[in-house]
Formats: sequence, C-alpha cells, structure tokens
Amino acid sequence: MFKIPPVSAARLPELLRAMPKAELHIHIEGSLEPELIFALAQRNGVTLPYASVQALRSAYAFSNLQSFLDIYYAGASVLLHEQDFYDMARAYLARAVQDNVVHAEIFFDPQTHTARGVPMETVIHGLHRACQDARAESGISATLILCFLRHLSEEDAFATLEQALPWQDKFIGVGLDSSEVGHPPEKFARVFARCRELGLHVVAHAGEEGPPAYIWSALDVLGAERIDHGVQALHDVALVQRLAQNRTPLTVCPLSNQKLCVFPNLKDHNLPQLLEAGLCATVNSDDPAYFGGYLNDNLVQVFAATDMTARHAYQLASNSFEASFAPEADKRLWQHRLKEVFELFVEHDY
Ligand code: ES4
Ligand code: ZN
Repeated sequence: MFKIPPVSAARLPELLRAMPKAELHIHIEGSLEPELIFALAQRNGVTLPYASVQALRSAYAFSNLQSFLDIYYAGASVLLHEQDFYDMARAYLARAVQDNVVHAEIFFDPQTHTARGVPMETVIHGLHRACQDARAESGISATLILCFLRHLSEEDAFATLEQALPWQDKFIGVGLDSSEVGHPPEKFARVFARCRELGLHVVAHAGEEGPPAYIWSALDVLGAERIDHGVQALHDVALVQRLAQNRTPLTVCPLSNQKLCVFPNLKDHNLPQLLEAGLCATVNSDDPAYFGGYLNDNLVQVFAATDMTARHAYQLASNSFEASFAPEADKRLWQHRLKEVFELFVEHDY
C-alpha cells in the first residue's frame, strides 16, 4: 500500500492541480463557453435569444436541473457543421490538459443535434477528429460516450442508436442524461439491452435529483457499469453496501450539484461521506462552462469547503483511473505517475 505523505492545507490546492487524473463525466455541449457560443452563432448565422455574451452569462442562475437544461439546449443550437463540433471539443481538451487530465471519457447528446437536422456523421466525425488531434498534439487520451436523452421516447433512442452504428468504432459506450425525475431507467430497458449485446459500455445518470430507486434500476435493469452523480445513494444503506461491494463508480460533480441546488452549499456536499463509506467516487466537471469551473476548480473548491485531505485527493485520482474504461496498461501507467507526483509533495525538514 502506498503511503500518502502529509501535505499542509496551504499546499493542497497545488497538489490537487498537479496530480494526474481522468475526467469521466463531462457533457461536451456543456463545455461551450458563452464566447464560443456567440462566435459560432455569428459564423453560422444563428440568432440567439440573448443580446450579448454578458446577457447570456447572466442567465446562468439555476434553481434545478430543468432550469439549466433549457439554457443548455439553447446554447447547443449554434452547432451545425463538423468544424463546430471539432472546435468545441478541441477547446475542452486543451482546457483539460491544463488541469493535468490524462484521460477523458466525453459525453455527447446526438439527439440535440439530429433533431435540428444535423447529420449523425457530422457530430461524431467532428468530435472524434478532435479527440485524435488532441492526442497527437498533447498525449491526452480521449474517448466518446453517446448519451440518450431520457425525456424523449425509447423509440427515439433506438432510432438514434441505429443512426450511430455505422460509426460504432468511434464511441466506447452509451449513457442516459437529461431530465431525470419522471423518466426512470426502466423506460430504456430494451435499448440498453441492445447496446450491451453490441458490446458497448453502459453508464447512466441516476440519483442526481432522482431517488435511490433510480440507481437500483440503472444497475439492475440497464446494467450500468458506472453511475453518473449517484449522490442520493447515501439515503439507502443497502444500496451503499451494494455499490461499495462491487466498487461501482460514482462520477460526482460538486459544482454542478451546488449550482443546480442539489446541495444548498458546497460545504454540505456529501463527497467526504461517499469516500468514507468506501465508494469508488470520482470528481468531474459535468458542464464546466455553465457551472463555474473545470475539473481542478471542482477539486479545489470542494476541498476548500469540506475537511478533506491529501489522502482523499489520492483516493479520488486513483478512483478516476480505476473507474475508467481505458486499457489496463494505461491505467497502471497513470497510477504510477500519480504516486510519483505525490512523492514530490513529501515535506522535508532541512
Ligand atoms: C446534465 Cl447536470 C446534467 N444532468 C443530466 N443531464 C445533463 N445533460 C447535461 N448536463
Ligand atoms: Zn451529467
């Protein structure tokens, strides 16, 4: 077992930023900064219901998930051409590299685009090319996960899967996102069964605003290998035991939870308790352009608000690699690099 060196509170933010990490819960459409939204609107001749970058940014005051999703889908309406998807993903990946993210598994919402007449091929090719070019340029490993919108029908999800299958080699799995309450995982039982047959990885948002019962059905009905958010799990002792026993990862997003009022304040976030319960929790940015920060901002702010230490930091980064769908050889290399960075923070008294 690796011995975690004690690190003073003053140096903890530096360590959080420096440690290598994986990002497993990022909606690429949620990385569109207001400046890029306006630039793409102008490039594509799209009219936005906001007069300026400042007017758009000032609309970012959310009371729950739905109030955010309404603005998020409006922002995504500027994406029309392959180059738009490419530019969006390159901007995110460049930002991720600055945060020492060595691996990203990126969600995309094809139905948001195909419903506006954008071909599936345009979406997938733009995003995939960005992942390839970012890797060639900076070494970051980046893969894609196709998400179905749960407020739409299972039939629509099946049609979306069908449209994407010619490019199955360009995404590693499927997820389930959008409005949670009233759209339980069971609604998508058949389409997820088909995805599993196709050999795709399966994840699902559950227990963000919805009850622990949705986490149970994400696991038992959809066969989810990871739960996105999952913070409501702590209300159900048997569920916590199940998640801990199987090391089922939770991709937790502290700033998202704060901005969407899942927790009244960051100091009330249950991340420390999730870790203390032995769960494979990870920290992620969700929709960084909307929630006030990228991955390191999430880490630094949640650590500042709670009483977590270097031990928790190590656990979170290690969990992020364990929870990823990357090849085992890559995971071993990143875990090794993680130890090396922590060793640099050993405090010597000379
Ligand atoms: C999302 Cl925070 C969140 N929850 C559910 N679906 C989403 N899509 C984009 N962000
Ligand atoms: Zn999400």
